[in-house]
Amino acid sequence: MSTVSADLVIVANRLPVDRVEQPDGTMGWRTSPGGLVTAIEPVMRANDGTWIGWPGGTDEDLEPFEADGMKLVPMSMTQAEIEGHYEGFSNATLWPLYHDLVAKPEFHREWWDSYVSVNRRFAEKAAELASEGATVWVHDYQMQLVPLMLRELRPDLRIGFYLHIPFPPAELFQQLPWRRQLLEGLLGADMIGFQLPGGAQNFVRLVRQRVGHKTHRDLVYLPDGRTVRAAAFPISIDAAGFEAMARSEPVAARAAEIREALGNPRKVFLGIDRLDYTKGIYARLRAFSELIADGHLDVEDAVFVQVAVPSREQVEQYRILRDDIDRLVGRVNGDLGRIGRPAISYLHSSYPREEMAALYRAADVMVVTPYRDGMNLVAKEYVACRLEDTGALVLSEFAGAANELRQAWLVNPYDINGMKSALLDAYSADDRETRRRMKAMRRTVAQNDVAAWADAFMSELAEVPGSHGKAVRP
Ligand code: GDG
Repeated sequence: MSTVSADLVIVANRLPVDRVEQPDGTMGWRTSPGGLVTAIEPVMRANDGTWIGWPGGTDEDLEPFEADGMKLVPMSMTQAEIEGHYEGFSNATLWPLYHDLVAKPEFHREWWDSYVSVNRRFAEKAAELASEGATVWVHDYQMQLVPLMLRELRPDLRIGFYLHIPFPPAELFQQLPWRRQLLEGLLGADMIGFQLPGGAQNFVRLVRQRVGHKTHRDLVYLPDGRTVRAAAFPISIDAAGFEAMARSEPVAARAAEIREALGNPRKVFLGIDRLDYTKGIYARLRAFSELIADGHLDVEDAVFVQVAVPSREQVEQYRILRDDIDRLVGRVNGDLGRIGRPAISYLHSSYPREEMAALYRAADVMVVTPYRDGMNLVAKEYVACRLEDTGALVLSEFAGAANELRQAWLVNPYDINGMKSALLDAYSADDRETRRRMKAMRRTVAQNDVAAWADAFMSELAEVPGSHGKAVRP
């Protein structure tokens, strides 16, 4: 297969496929579920794109291959790079720093060195594969140095960058010993996309104060005459795809089976998150269990299903969180459960997409309470799956999704009593009220789907003034 000379190159830490063992024992690839892949796939196809990323594991060098019609270029990572770049600088320095210091970020110089060298390898690969004047779209916090490194190698390219997580206020970002390098790294792009306008504003302000460039509204003027735009592009989901899946017969049957298996309680509460300390899982389970202990809810009437998808298990903070939640669930069920009636049905596992849709269909109250979240696709997926306009969404004010899903029961996850009353309100709201709210949210999600997101990003990238390269249209 030829991967040379692509008019569109996607650079992300991970490839959009997972390695799976096939029935005959050989290894194969499966498109990984999730918003990013569905978002980018149509753009990839329309432009014969190539995707550069890590396939997971510490495998041998793999050759470029095609999966599901996508051209993929695997980048191998050594154990030292996984520890320094991925688990270290990306997930133990940048992740907590960009999420309001929910955990304490660790600063280690050898992690930074590893971050720089991995970013350089990815940039060199993109430089090698991109055709003259091509568009390169770089994704997320693990790759923030790639835009500048790439621009230095290939000034002819049009470069876009999208940050999936929040961009922090200057007061927090300033802690980073390598703050200037990161800002300059990003400024290698022609356009930088953020989830919310606040993130874009934080960035522009930092560039003005720290790097000293002239700025006006969402534009940064560089001394070499280039213009960089920093703007918000709130990401979304394949709303029609989720709705169709939720509507399908097997998913409907599975939703009924799930309720049955839970003992047909009056109301099912649901949480689905990567097991991450930013998601506020502990606090929400505590709020729910206090409602039972106080006698406001009864385990005969209500159950909380919490799916916690294993995540970053080599990072210490994640291990501590897992133990804390294991202990809390054990104690709550031991104290408050009855035979066949746990207060919390806790699942530490990941599931196929259809099972997720069945859970969304089965749940009366969806509880999404991150302390900070770039967007939160789970909230939008729940809304897309509520075919009859039923069901209540309890949503943290600190999730990007709260900007759009204004009709949710909005909560401050730091306020346990506030969360308790929101859970209770959502539980006891009448049909008219929940329908009114759900209907409005469903309209929002249907109109602003992921295809609209990708279209907006690509067409605005093509229009940034004073940038190089030829336009690629979605
Ligand atoms: C980052 C930002 C931003 C989860 N468990 C399973 C599964 N999922 C899918 C969900 C959803 C996705 O994973 C999770 O997306 P979120 O947005 O909720 O959260 P992060 O993983 O933290 O994502 C976030 C996002 O990037 C996109 O820009 O919204 O703020 O933190 O799609 O459905 N999918 C399957 N099985 C599971 O067990 N199949």
